Amino acid sequence: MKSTAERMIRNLSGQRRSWQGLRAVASALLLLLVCAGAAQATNWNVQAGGSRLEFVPRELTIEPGDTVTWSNLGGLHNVVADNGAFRCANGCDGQGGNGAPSSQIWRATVTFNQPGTFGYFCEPHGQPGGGMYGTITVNGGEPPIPVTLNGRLIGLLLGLALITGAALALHRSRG
Ligand SMILES: [Cu+2]
Repeated sequence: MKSTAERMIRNLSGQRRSWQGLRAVASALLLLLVCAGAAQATNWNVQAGGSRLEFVPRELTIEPGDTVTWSNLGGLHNVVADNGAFRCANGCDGQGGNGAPSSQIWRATVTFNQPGTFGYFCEPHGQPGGGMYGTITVNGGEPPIPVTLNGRLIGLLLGLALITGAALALHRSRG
């Protein structure tokens, strides 16, 4: 009788220990998930003009959702997308601003959500791919964050189910 009771207590405490372990693993995974979801968009700076008729850096690689801010360091410049998606200087056309070339010390910010390579140029000093021009490459391949989170969540739940199943099976085979 005593040994049976001891075994039961030992089993119970073992089970509790394994559940505590599982809970710790689950908490750690959830924390990772939350951190991954909190990834911040980055703002990138590109200088326009100044001492040279150039955009610096000319080529820039960013992530979807990042923003690019062009700053005029001096001279008559603007920023126009090859595909017509934006035309900016003192703000952007169609967004309450004026994209006409300006020698003011302007700043203009554009958000890039779609993967791909986007060329742009300054109207007075460049054309697509020539003169005062540049490219923004937006990395692709990664689905939007909500889909990523859902995918991770499903993977996490499947993983937890597998771990739980294995732990239970192990526990049962021991008992
Ligand atoms: Cu220019």
